[in-house]
Amino acid sequence: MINNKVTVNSITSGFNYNEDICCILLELSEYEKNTNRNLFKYEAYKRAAAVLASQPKKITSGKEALKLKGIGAKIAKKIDEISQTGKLEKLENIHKDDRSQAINLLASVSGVGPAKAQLLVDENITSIEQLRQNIDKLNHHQQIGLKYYDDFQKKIPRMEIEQIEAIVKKHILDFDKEFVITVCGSYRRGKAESGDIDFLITHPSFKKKRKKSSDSSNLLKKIVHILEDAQLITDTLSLGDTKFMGACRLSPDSVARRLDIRLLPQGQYYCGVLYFTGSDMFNKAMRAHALEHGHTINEYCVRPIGSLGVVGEAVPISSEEEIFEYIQYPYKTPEERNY
Ligand code: 8DG
Ligand code: CA
Ligand code: CA
Repeated sequence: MINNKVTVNSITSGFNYNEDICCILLELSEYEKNTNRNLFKYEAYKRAAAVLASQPKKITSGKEALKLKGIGAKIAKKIDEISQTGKLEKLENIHKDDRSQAINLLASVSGVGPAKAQLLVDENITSIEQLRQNIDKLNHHQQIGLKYYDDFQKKIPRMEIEQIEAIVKKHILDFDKEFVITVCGSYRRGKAESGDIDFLITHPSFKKKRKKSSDSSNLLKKIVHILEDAQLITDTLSLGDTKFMGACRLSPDSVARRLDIRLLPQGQYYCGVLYFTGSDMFNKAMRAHALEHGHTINEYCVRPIGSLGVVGEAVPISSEEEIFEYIQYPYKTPEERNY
């Protein structure tokens, strides 16, 4: 979950030589998002952390960091302070700031964004306990997020996702063997643990932008019903024609897990699989590369950009590899996309 969790993705080879600096920068990024609602700074800190995480050695000064793409003078200065003192005074002060800590805490409830968290804190609701006494102030998604607060904080072991994947595939393919089902996100990147489970599903009969009430607009609802009947899905946070967000559990006494399901038309499936495999940072790097090579990519399609800057028609895509080929980016396996 991109959410509020401070995680550090090291490079594929496994080791992040700059984990201490990355942790501090990622905490600053959360602070900018939640307390200041400055998405520009939030992105800048995240970008800097990702660049540092991908370095093959420890960065020991701001001067050295400044040479890296995505690190400017202000962040370099902070890196100097961290390298010399092992900490950052700005972050120490944030830790002492009760309002900021309370906003971070409330924004870690699924469905509670920074703006809602600030509203709640302004009403003197500053703990999960107090939030439980004020559930009337929460919408349906936020109430479920609170109900499963402790469960949703827990990481999901890879083996459990494998079991959930097998159950979903069995029931959905028994219903119709033409479905194609991929678990994306950090699981597909090979991580040992994940924050949530991201299913991407396609079916030949599912076309984009069908009129409401057509059969295909009920397809995702059908999938959700099947998984409810299988006693896997326990709660729905939101359900549309193409996106389900909810909770699932392996058995009545297992931990509840956050589950996302997206249903895509076949033509968009591989762009979707690429996008929802991530990582977020990898997507950014790949999109930037695509632009340099005359293409624009998003979660739906790849389009060429003409010499006058006019964006052309989406090109047909039938595998992830093809997307890499189009933009002349050396293919990377999902496990190599962890930055
Ligand atoms: P996690 O759940 O184990 O914490 O990690 P994740 O699987 O990488 O993150 P996620 O939040 O479940 O998002 C899945 C992928 O969606 C992510 O790897 C890349 C893509 N994605 C972006 N930008 C964003 C974004 O702003 N929000 C979300 N939710 N996903 C995004 O590239
Ligand atoms: Ca997700
Ligand atoms: Ca995920």
